[in-house]
Amino acid sequence: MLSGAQVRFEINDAHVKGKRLAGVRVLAAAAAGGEPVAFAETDQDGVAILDLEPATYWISYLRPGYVPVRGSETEIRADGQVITTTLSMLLEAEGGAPGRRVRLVLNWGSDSEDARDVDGHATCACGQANARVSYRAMRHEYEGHVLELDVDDMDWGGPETITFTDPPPGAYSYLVHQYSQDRDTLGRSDLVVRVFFDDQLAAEIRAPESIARYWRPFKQLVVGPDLVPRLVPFDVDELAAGADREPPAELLSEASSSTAWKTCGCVVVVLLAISWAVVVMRVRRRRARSAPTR
Ligand SMILES: [Ca+2]
Repeated sequence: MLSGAQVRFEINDAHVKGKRLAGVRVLAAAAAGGEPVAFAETDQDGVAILDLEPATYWISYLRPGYVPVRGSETEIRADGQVITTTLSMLLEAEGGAPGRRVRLVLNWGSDSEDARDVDGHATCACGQANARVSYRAMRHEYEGHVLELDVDDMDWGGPETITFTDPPPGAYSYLVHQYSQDRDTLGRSDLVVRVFFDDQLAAEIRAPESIARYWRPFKQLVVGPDLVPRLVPFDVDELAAGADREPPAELLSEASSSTAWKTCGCVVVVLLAISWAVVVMRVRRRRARSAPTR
C-alpha cells in the first residue's frame, strides 16, 4: 500500500435516503484495468479510509446485491478529501414489481468551497402537462410509468437519485443546477452523474471544470420503440456552442425560478413555526390563569 494522503470514502444507497453501506470493497488502481494499489472495506458507518498519493486513480466499488462500479476515474488532490459515492441495488435485490429501470444518480463535493445544494431536474417523454420531476414536484406517474426523485439533498455529497420505472418511448431531458451560493462552483465540485440501465452501469459522466451553474451531462436520454434506453451525447459543434451548460427550453423556467421558489418555501416554514409558537404560548398563559390557586 502507498503512504500518502488519507482519503475518506463515504458510500451510500441510491434507493434508501441516508442509508450508508457497510461491507463495500473500495479498490484503487493506478491505471485503467490495473491491479489495485490500495484497498479497504467500508465500516458500519459506510466509511473507508485509503492512503493515496495525490494522482489520478481508477476506483472500484463492489458489494454483493449492488450494481458494481468499476474503474471510476478519480482525481485525488489532497489530504482529507471526501469522496461520496452511491451504489444502486440490483433490481432483484431491491424487490417490488419487475420492470424496466433507468436511474440517474448525482453525487458532488463535500468541501466548503464546493457547491452545497445541487439539484437534478428531469422531464418525461409522455407529453402530459408538468411531466417532470425535481425538488418542486418529486414524483410523476401516468399510465403505468413513474419518474421519481428520492430527496432534495441540500448539504453536499448527494445523492439525488431520479428513477424512471417503465419509461415510455421518447426523449427525456436532464439538467443539473447549482442552487446554492452566489458564486458558480459546479464544475469545481467533483460532480459526477452515473446512469444505470437496469443492472448495468451505462455511463459515468463528470462535469468539466469550466461548468458554472447549469450542466447537461448528455443531450437526451432516449427510450426506443423497442423500449431499449440509450444516451445521446452532444456533438462537437454543440459542445463548442456551450449547449451542455444551458438549460433546455423545457426546463428553463423551472430552473431559473428555483432560487425564489426555495426561498419562499423557507419563509413559509419560518412563519408557520412562529405562528405555532405564538399559539402555544397563548394556550399556556390561559391555562396558567385558569389554574386554581391554593
Ligand atoms: Ca438539492
